Amino acid sequence: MIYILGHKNPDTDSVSSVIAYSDFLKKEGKNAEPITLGKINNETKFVLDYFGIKIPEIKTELPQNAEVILLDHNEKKQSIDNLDDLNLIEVIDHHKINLKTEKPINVCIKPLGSSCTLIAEKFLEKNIDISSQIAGLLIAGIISDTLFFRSPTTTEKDKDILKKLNKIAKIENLEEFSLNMFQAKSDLGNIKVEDLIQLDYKEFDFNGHRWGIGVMETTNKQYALERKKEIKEKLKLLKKRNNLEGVIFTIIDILEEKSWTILAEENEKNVFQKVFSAVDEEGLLFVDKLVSRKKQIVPKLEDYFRSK
Ligand SMILES: [Mn+2]
Repeated sequence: MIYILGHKNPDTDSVSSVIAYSDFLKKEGKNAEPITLGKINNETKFVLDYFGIKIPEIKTELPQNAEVILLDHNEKKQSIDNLDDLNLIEVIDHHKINLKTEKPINVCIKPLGSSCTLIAEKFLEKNIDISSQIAGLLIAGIISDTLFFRSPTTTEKDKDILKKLNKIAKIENLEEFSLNMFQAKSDLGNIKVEDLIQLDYKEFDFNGHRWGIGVMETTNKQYALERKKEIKEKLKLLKKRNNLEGVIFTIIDILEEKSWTILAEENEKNVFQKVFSAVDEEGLLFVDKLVSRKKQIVPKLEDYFRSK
């Protein structure tokens, strides 16, 4: 059995690519099982419901020496807890490389907008049939990660592959489908504030300066703005607990392509204002056109701390 898994705090790209790659491997005659490392978000739930695909099983550990493939991540701390006890055989990803292995493995990392684009390429290269369900799932992953081509992470390849996939999936109105996805993602009800922060949260080491960065992509920014105070309190706690130098939470308005960042404390504010020329709006730092942690927030902070 080969276990296919995406990152912690799973998003639609990681869950969709995991399910699609398991399907690919099965069609190649292999025994593959998709798993997730935690509860899926409302956007992913909407997508799986839409295409009638069952939610992969949640696992936080796997049996010793089990064969695993990592999708949509390549960092140990974003992966399954007992990764060191497992037999890692392959990595497919579109994030920066932070990987060390004990033996040679298959690695496919490309600067594309989504891991689903990479998986679709694999089907197309090998001429393996894509079912309409899987095509739809791959489309959803691309739409989610690229904010339907609004994010600067988008490439021509993502657009081209999505077009090809929709010849199979035949989603009539992609604009409407994407809006329904984003609205599902934005519908958070009365989620606990700690879960809200963890929805899409990652920690980074910038030249010895450790920062935690949560993002919330939404079509309903008011929801998060109204909870600004409790979010800030939790960021402070998280900063202390995880012994971090900075913690921020960026609310990204997907449709307007603008962002508002909540900071744990004052030192983050100085850095964030310097690096992003952010405008202070009653304690929230506003930046126009800042929509991507991967392509904008992380590289700019990395650059800033390189000489610090
Ligand atoms: Mn991704």
